[in-house]
Amino acid sequence: MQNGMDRLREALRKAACVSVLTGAGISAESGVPTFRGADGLWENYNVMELATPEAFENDPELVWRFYNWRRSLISRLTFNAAHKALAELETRIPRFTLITQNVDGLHAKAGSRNILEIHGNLWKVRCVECSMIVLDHSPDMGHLPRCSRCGGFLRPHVVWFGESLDPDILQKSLDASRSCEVMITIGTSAIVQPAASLAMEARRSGALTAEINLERTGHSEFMDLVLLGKAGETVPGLLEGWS
Ligand code: BJW
Ligand code: ZN
Repeated sequence: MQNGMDRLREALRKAACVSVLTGAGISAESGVPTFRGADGLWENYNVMELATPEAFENDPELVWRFYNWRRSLISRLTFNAAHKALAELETRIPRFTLITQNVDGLHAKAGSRNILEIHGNLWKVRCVECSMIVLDHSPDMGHLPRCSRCGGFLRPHVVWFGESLDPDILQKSLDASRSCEVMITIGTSAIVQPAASLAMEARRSGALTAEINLERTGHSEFMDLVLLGKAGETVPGLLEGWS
């Protein structure tokens, strides 16, 4: 009788089209705090309350302080074995899409190429007036950064609660979920929509679905395979014995 890891390895080896959805848990072993874990607090603020347009409207300096703290922290961190293994998996599968909820940029740093960043990117900022998007890797953007073109306020180019996802990126994510033969979710609590529904879309379209997480989530009962363990140990295991 095959265990979950063996079944997933075999399915991956046969598949021509694979999609993966990652969440904060894949970067946890790099040192990036997750959102809903014990580390989901910053200076006693619930980070979920800072990731909203209302928080930015009420106190943009506070929100920028939070994002500058994260930029500074993440600029000192790097990818881990799970990010690296996904970049390697991509080279072995004809059609591979990596959908990530993470804004840290660590998948690209690890060498992944076909990435859909559905919640944006921490290293991009956007003008609230003229919408110009700029890539800026400064660990600290200052207390209230302004647009170089129109002088408007800049904000992080990320998706906050109540905001719509980029329709093009969302459509590509839905297409990748509906067309794949295997869909793996890694390190996500599967609470935040619409990301959480992507694995269900894949399942409805006939894909084998697998979840890799430290613990069971609200989605575990709907997944074909549930592999419990650290992403940094479990994801590299998918490549074992694959010459
Ligand atoms: C490990 C590990 C290790 C740890 N190895 N595993 C339908 C019903 C109800 C509400 C809604 C709905 N549709 C939309 C909504 C509203 C809302 C929503 O979903 N709310 C829920 C809370 C219910 N969604 C939205 O507002 C979205 N917009 C939208 O849908 O627009 C249309 C619309 C609006 C309003 C109403 C209706 C429709 C936008 C969502 C944007 C989310 N933004 C954030 C912040 C991004 C910017 C930033 O980073 O600063 O995205 S919130 C935060 O949550 C972040 C994450 O990407 C996201 C998901 O979190 P994730 O990645 O799952 O992390 P955690 O911490 O929750 O879980 C970590 C997991 O890892 C855990 O399971 C651990 O066990 C595991 N783990 N270490 C393996 N080593
Ligand atoms: Zn501007």
